Amino acid sequence: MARMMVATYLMFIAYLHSSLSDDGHEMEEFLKREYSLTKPYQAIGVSGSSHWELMGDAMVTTDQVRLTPDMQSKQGAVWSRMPCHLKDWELQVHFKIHGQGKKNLNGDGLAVWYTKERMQKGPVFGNKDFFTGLGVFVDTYPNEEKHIEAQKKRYTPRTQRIFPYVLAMVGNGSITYDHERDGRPTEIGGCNAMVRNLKHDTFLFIRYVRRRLTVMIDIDGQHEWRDCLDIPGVRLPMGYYFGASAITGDLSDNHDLISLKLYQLTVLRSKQEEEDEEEVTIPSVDNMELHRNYYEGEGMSGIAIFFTVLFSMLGLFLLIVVGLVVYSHWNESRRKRFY
Ligand SMILES: *[C@@H]1O[C@H](CO)[C@@H](O)[C@H](O)[C@H]1NC(C)=O
Ligand SMILES: [Ca+2]
Repeated sequence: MARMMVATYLMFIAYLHSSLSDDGHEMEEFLKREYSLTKPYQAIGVSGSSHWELMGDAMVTTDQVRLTPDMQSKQGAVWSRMPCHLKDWELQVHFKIHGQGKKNLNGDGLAVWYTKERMQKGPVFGNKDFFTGLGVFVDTYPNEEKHIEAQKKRYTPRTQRIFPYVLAMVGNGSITYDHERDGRPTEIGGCNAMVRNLKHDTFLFIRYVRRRLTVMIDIDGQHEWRDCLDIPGVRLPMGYYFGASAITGDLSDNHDLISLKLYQLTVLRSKQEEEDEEEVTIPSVDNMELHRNYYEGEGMSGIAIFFTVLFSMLGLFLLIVVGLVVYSHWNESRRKRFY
């Protein structure tokens, strides 16, 4: 038992330093300081003297980059000045969302970006709509469920989302983020994350390896990563910008960024794999339909369920009959052998 615990502990430590990709290839991580934002935040925003640039209502203090204060109608962002040309990477986001608002009377959330565009104000958590690239959102206000009460009744437990909700979206420049529906039509995956007003540190972890997008969260103060989403076939071009943004409306929160740490992952690829990975120019997700979290067409209709059950039972009945026939034949021939 003790040995097992030690082994588990060692595995955990190993995981922190070099983690295994899903097919067991070992990866090494290197912190890339030029794409990271950590304390002390030296002269952010002063032109040319930093790798990062502030925008809107964002403010730097000694302890955090405050994207928005806990006040109505604010929006702010911080953007890397340099495009990132890494193929495989991992972004660890240390953030804090807190405010006076009671549960569900706060908003609207923050976003972490890897996009072609940078420094453009807009309605998507303070960033432009019709963006090109990846957005991971921590949405703290359930617009859809608040404003479309009637539709709520149509949710099955599987498709109802509990807020705050973390979700990922990939834009190609002509896809809109549906704010009133909390991005449901374009969601590729997500999870609930109770991140507000916590005493302990909260982290978001975004990994992009071999076109696989993995988001994990560490929000329980246990130093454990919890799976949020894991999607293969996500095609993101190189040379985009990392950024983070937040917005408040009638409801507000402090949206604080404590650090962004970007790790380069070195993944061994075979020659064949290298060749197979043609250059991506437009972001996209393979088999997008599979990832949609829709309630339209979600679940089976009564008739579909009826026929599914009917045919399953017919199938089972047939199997039993065939089984019995085979068994009796076998029994017969065995008896014949004995006499
Ligand atoms: C962007 O994605 C949408 C929806 O998948 C598609 O209809 C559109 O053609 C794409 N645009 C580009 C420029 O690829
Ligand atoms: Ca929302």
